[in-house]
Parts: sequence; structure tokens; C-alpha cells
Amino acid sequence: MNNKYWEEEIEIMSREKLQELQLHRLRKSINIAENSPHYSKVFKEHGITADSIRTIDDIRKIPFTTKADMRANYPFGLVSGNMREDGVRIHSSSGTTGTPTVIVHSQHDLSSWANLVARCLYMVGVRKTDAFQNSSGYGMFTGGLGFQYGAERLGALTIPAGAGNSKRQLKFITDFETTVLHAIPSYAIRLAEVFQEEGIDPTSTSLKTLLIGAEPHTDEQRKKIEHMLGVKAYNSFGMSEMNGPGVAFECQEQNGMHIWEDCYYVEIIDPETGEPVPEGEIGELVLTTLDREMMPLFRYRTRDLTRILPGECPCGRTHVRIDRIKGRSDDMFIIKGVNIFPMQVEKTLVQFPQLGSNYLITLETVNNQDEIIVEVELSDLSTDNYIELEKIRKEITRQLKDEILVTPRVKLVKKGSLPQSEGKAVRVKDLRANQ
Ligand code: DLL
Repeated sequence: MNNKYWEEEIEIMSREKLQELQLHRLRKSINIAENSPHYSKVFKEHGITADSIRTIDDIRKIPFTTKADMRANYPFGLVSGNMREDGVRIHSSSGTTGTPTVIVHSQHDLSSWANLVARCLYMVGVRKTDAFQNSSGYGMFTGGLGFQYGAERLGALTIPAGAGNSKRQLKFITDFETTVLHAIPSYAIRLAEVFQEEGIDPTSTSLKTLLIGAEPHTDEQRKKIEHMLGVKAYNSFGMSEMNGPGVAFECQEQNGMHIWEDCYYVEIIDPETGEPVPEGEIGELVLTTLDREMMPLFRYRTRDLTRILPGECPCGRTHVRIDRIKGRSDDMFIIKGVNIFPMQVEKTLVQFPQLGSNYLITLETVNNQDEIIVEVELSDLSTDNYIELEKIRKEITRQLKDEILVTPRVKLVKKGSLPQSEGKAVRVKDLRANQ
């Protein structure tokens, strides 16, 4: 093995070879999925067989799979393998509305997933001599076990710290000389604050690499985290339906995330029409698993909005890069006819050193009009002077208006006064009458 790639042959494979591999694996996945109650029906209705797929573009003959399909088939209607013979682990995501979605893995699936995570870790320079600490919960959330097995596959010394208990996280970092940490971005900020509170300079520890993902964050936020913790932070993308982490990851160029096309077929579509968007344009990410045997998913509508970055990556990997996730099509809200994503608000707020990182967007109906209220915590760098604060508030309002085109009501609140979520941060509360 050379010292740049985990699997050189696959990571720098020519596009032509990669497509051949994709076609081969797509056909194989169709053969497998004919055994699932859901897909056997869908395939029959649409005349899909492995033989009907002659080129990789024929994938478009297969209808999309949606979260609603997964719920309608709860719990095992999309499973292709034999549950008791071949099923080895269930992951289930609660989601916000009712029925959870379920993913079942075979031994092969878990092994392939661990390998993908190891590939991501290796890509950002993690080696077997590193100490890897994971601050994700070890349960149904795939950030726990997903990273655990990936880091073990790589041979790193693993510290399965689990979620929360920030002081203990710090103790592990200093006592066990953690070099690589995995955290969701909102928790990485929390840890940086606890370092400050404890009077420990994070740059005096052995920590050098941070893996952040599982929730949307801006590049500005990443830079802030890097600065606060004195690390390089790499964006990590995935979702339970596609195993979990290990789907796409930034390389050391930190310019877009390579999506592992030997295991996932990527499409970017217009969420309204379902048609592919022109090359390089933003749309909804649609993914097909290519190396899963227990529960292949075809053309899964992720609802995540991104684009494929044009050009080749200087790192040499040939797998396409997707841009930082701009938001989810179901996260977007419309105020006074304008489409707004929470990330636009974050991008503006993060520019102000007087502000902390916790914020909440509330949508309300006042006198039959939609109102947007942005509450944001002040940082330690802020002043107590009312006149100064009012000036800052006005400037934030002005810049937000420039970014989102409607005028929000901005409220500056004391550090620690907004709710701090245990898991992924909740950024939007929609209290409008007609929602
Ligand atoms: O969040 C898997 C994961 C764990 C990824 C740890 C990375 C690290 P779910 O809970 O199913 O799975 O949530 C998936 O989270 O559809 C995106 O909307 C969002 N998401 C995940 N990674 C990113 C990211 C895990 N890097 C959903 N940037 C996805 C923005 C992300 N959003």
C-alpha cells in the first residue's frame, strides 16, 4: 500500500472503468432486490430486470424510492435478504414525523461500510498510529458504530467516548492523547467552549484533525471551528439510508466531498420535475446503493441539495465531488414568497465576532403576515453597552436582509439562553398559523 490512498486501484480508477463497475453492480443489485416485496412489485410494474439495464443511464427507467416508500413498507418490506439467516444489524432513524425508517445490514454490508469509512479516514491523513475519539452516540445513530468500525478497520486506537459529557471528552483528549476527533459541528463548538471554560488551550493538546458532519454547516462555521480548536476540520456526509457516514468526505484539498461512486450511483435532479439538472447546477441528491446485499435502495431521494463540482481534484481521486450541502428541500421555508434556507442565516451570523454559534429561527404569523425572528446568542466578545448592542443588532438585520431579501426581527440573547440540543441542532421553529 502506498501512503496516499487506502485503495488506490478504486480511488483513482478511470471514469470508464468506474462506469463499467457501476453497471455491473447495478445489475447485480437488481437481481438481489427482486427478492424484496417492495421492489419485486415495482420492477414488475416497470418491466425492470437486470437485462433491461444496458447502460448505466438506463437507471432512469427505475422509479425513485422515497422516505414515504420506506415508511409504507415498515419494517422489512424493502429487505431483499433473509432476515434471520443473513441479517446482522438493524439501524433505525426516528425522523421527526411518526414511523421510523429501517435499514438492515448483512455481514457483507457492514464490512463494505467499515471499509468506506476507513477509506475516508485514510484520505484525510488518519493512520493506524492515530488515536481516534468518537463523540457520537453509540446506538441507532450511525455516527457511532459507523465511525467505530471504520476506525478499527484502519487500525487506529479508538476511544468510543459516546455522546455528551464534555468534561470527560476533554479528559480523554488530554489523557489518551487523542489526535482525531469526530463530532457534529454544533457539538464541536460546544467542546471548544468547554476548553475555554476549563482554561485549557486546545492547541496545547495532541488534537490535530476533526471530522464534522451529520448536520448542515457553512464553510465560515468550519473555519471558526478550526480556529477555535486549532485543527483541520473535514466535512463528512452520509445518511442512515445509505449506511451512515462514509458516503462522501472531503479530501485534504478541503474543496468538496468525494462521493464513493463504486458504492453509490449519484444523480442530481430538479426536485420539482425529477429531471436531471444541467451539469454543475444545484439540485436534489439522489443515490443508489451499488454494493449492498441485504437492502439495496434504488434512486433514493435524499432531499439534500447540492451540486457536482466541475473539474478534476488535485488529489488524484476520480470519484466526483459534491459541494457542501446547501440545505434540505424540506428545510427550506418560504416567507413573503422568498425561498430561504437556514444556512443563509448562519452564513451571515457567523461573520460577527460579537455573536456565539447558537441561534434559532422562529416563523410566526402576526396580523396575517409571516414574520421571521432570528434569536442569536452573544459571545464573550460582546459588550454590555446597550447603544453598542443596538448598533450591532441593526447591522445584523441589514446584512440578513441583504442575504435573505426579507427583514427579520433580530433578538440578541445572553450566551447559554437558547435551547442546546443533545443531538443535531434544531435551527427552525415554524409556528405559523397555516403550517
Ligand atoms: O447523519 C449519518 C452521519 C453520521 C453522517 C455522522 C456524517 C457523520 P442521518 O441521521 O440519517 O445520518 O441524517 C442524514 O443529515 O440527509 C443530511 O440532511 C444531513 N447531513 C449528513 N451529513 C451532512 C453534512 C447521518 N456533512 C442527513 N452536511 C442527511 C450537511 C449533512 N448535512
